Amino acid sequence: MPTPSLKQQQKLADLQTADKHHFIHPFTDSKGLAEKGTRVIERAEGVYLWDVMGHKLLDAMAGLWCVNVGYGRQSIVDAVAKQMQQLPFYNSFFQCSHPPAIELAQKIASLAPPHMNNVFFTGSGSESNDTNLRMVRRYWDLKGKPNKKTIISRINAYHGSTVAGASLGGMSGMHEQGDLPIPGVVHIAQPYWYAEGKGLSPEDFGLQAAQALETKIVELGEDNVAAFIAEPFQGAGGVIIPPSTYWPEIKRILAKYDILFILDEVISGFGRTGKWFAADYFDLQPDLISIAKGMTSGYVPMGGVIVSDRVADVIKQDCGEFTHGFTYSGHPVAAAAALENIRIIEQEKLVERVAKDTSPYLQSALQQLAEHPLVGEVRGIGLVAAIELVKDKATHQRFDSNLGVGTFCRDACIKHGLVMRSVGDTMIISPPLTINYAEIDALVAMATQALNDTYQYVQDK
Ligand code: PXG
Repeated sequence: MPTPSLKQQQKLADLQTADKHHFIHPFTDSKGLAEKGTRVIERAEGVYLWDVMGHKLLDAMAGLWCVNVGYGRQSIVDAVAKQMQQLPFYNSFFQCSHPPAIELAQKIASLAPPHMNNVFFTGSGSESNDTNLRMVRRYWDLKGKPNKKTIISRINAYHGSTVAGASLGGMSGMHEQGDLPIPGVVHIAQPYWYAEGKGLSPEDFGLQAAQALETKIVELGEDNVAAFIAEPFQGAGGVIIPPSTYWPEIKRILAKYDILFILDEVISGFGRTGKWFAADYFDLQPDLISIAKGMTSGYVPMGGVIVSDRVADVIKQDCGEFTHGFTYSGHPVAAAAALENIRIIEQEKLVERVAKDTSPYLQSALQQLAEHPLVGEVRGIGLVAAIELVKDKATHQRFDSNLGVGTFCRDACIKHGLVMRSVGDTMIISPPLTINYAEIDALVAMATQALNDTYQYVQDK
């Protein structure tokens, strides 16, 4: 790492002081951060970030699961600038529309599963899931079944941080703050075989986890259940990929009962699994798909809900006014960014490249880490993966959480020039879809160094 100049050090100190006094960060212990000082990222190019001290970091989290096309895309900058000059804002309420949002809705419909041909635009993934909650309840009202209100979700799911998003999510730490979940949202077990499989084969455990849905539907009564919401693989929960038996069994249950299926593809959408949508990867036919993040590669905020014909027909034909929307629904500048982002993904064949080339390369390179004495399991699909750090490989026993093994490993990664996130003692990555072989090799080499450092750390404990 280059030695920072005095000027750089002063700049960081000034920024850290201002940050400490004026900036409340999301999902952050402000007191702890103020003591430590925030890391200030200043610029980025490709898969790399630079902080104000000039340190270069390989961003294996694509920002926050979103910079699918990588940093520094001049053509997105140009598309956004052009749109800002022509029409920086107009709403899509009151019988109005504008070309970028129309074109984007049509484009997304062409990429989505064939039975999904409409988009409701939002500003984020959280707003998408708020929209889902309101849309499924309105759908059942219009179908003459107003009691179908409850939404079934899963423990340790992440669906956002608004009141509805955090309620639909299954994070206990979030529920504790703000009296959540709101009424009408319930949670069933997650399909986390590595942590909760307890002697069952992955296949048997997957079936058991899926059957919790049927048990809950029967308990609540089919006539009271509006929808089931799930991520195709849990992202923020720790890259939890359900066993192969899980989704087919969920599909059987959803087909048996008349319940809508919301698939939250905020992380998995736009190429992450080597398909445009994970619905195609897992052969799922949802009624609603939440999108955000990779939709614009995070260059500007945007989200949406892709709506199936079944639901769209009712909302568009029978609803009268659907009393829901956001000032920035379909924002023209965000739509222009999304269109250019999608054009890049298509032109560079990034989805195909992930499926056929970089996913196999990354996943097999990561499997080498499974041999490491600290690593209990390496799992992944497409360009997303998790590495479980354990005390005992045979029993999957974890370290004492007070040791902060995952946090230590994350900090060691940074020291070696790599951004890898920790969820407890599960290390996770989700790099830009543009990552190449040499960058994957560098990622795995830095991760190995960080694992070695972490192994040293736990030896003394
Ligand atoms: N659904 C899923 C599946 C997500 O991962 C959201 C909804 C909410 O999106 P917005 O745009 O409202 O943030 C997300 C967001 C983490 C982390 O720690 C993950 C997310 C957000 C913040 C932190 O991994 N995912």
